[in-house]
Amino acid sequence: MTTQRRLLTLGSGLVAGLVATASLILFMIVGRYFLGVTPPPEAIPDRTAPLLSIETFFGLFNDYGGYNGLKKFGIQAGTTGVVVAGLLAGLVYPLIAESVRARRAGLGALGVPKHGLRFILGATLVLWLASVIFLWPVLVTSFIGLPPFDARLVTMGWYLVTYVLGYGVVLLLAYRLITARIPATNADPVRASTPLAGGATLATEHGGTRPAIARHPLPVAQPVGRRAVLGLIVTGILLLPSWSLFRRLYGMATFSYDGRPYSGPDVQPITPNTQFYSVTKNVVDPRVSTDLWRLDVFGLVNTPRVYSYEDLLAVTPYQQESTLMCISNRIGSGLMSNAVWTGVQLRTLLNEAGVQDGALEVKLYGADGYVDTFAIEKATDPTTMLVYSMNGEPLPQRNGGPMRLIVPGLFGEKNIKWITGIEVVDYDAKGFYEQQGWGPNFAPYTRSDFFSPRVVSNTRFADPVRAGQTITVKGRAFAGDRGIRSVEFSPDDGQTWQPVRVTYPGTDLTWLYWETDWAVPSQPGEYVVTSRAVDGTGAPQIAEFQDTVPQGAHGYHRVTATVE
Ligand SMILES: Nc1nc2c(c(=O)[nH]1)N[C@H]1C(S)=C(S)[C@@H](COP(=O)(O)O)O[C@H]1N2
Ligand SMILES: [Mo]
Repeated sequence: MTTQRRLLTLGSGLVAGLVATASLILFMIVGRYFLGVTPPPEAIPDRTAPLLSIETFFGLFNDYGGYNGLKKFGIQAGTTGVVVAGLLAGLVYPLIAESVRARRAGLGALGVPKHGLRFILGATLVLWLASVIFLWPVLVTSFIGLPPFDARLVTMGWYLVTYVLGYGVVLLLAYRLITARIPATNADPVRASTPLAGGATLATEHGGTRPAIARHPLPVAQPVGRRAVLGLIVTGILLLPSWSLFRRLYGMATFSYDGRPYSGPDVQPITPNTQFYSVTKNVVDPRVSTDLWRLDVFGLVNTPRVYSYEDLLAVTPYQQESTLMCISNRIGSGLMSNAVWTGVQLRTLLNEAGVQDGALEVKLYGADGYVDTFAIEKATDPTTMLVYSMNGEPLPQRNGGPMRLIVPGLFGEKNIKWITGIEVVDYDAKGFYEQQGWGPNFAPYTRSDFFSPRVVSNTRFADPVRAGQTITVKGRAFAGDRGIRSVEFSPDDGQTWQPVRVTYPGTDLTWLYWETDWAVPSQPGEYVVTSRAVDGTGAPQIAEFQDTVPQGAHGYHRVTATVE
């Protein structure tokens, strides 16, 4: 081939690669939007995040502008990788399809060179296998709410369709269509129109036989400029629906509410549903269909069961108020909320299935591929429940609707949203964040903090207080599922303590609200006030500061007041 011909052929490969990559993106987005299948650019970060150490994870937060920035970066990097790989394969394809060996092998199905066909099918299948192996743990993702086993099948199937049809076949056809086959050199002893099978032999002029070395049995691909332009137009057309679906997915993104706290001087004992704190690993949370949704109970049980949404509504409802708190909630921060939950005790389902001897933990699956685990004893505790209603309303989507798990006494991490599977296992498995190094203890430390007057940066009252006045300070206290026995207030950073009035006692599973009168000193200056609680077991709150990593914060909430 002349250099010019070679460049033109590579150009055709590039255009074909563009068309095929656009088609690949369309397949991925259609799968994500309509079938709830996680596309590789979303699945790869999900698979990788638990492998990071907490330090790396937080380091990335800093580099990319918090969790939301990191999530965006993950998707962008994944998509860039897909586009680059798609274009590269397009560039490589002509080298294979137009090689001398390929020309000897001749044309196969669809008028596509046999070597090219084999290369693309082989490459897409290898890539599919690699995806399945590497992404295995997150293939259980089904954003529409299919249970883990079905979800994995659907994901594997759609990946196969996407790679082979969405990309491979489109690449072959696009290349085939933007190049015309022109007959090989006339001087060639073999007619351009009679491709030979690889093993055939030819008679030579000298009478003997030799292996077929026909130089151009396959007509040479000749790019057609007009068709290449058409290819680019097709790329644009394929990207149009992708773009509009992408915009819709972007509109559903979690950026606006992920990491949103419930705090400030107006917090209520029962958090209104629209203000409930929220944390999610997802860029776009699952939109689980109650019709398609199923809950699989499997593993070490006598009778595995599958429940529909209606099945669970039919069980006598269990109602319970409890407080939920994220492990990364600092002392004084608002990644915590309280609600009245309605649903089904988990032990009802576990009893129906019959837990076998040797069961150690339950492994819980979310529709977003999130997995977490805790001890079987905790799973059969009467307070652990599956929940479909929050404060009398259907469980909101962002809080895990239509069905989530609530396990009082353990940090938010263990309270799986959009739950689709419960597996009873006889080994210790680690959850999404646990693998990073969080825990191993997931029971919150006892804490108490101030919320009124308004506190800024967790460390000082926003407004100065008037010397000599008596003001009301308000706070809350929380001890997981151990309850709060008492709270005290200190006007002088822990030197003296005074009792408080309980304004909302709650239950052992909830926070408690309190207030007290603070006689503000008559001397202007900076004063530190603080509080301490004793939990239901009689254990006092730990005074010394500990940060949220790796198993939750403890320490007194010390707030500075400027007295004028
Ligand atoms: N399926 C799933 N469940 C999940 C999470 C998630 O990302 N996916 N996040 C967890 C974390 S870190 C917390 S703190 C709580 C938050 O629940 P909320 O958004 O209803 O407040 O959900 C937990 N359950
Ligand atoms: Mo969390």
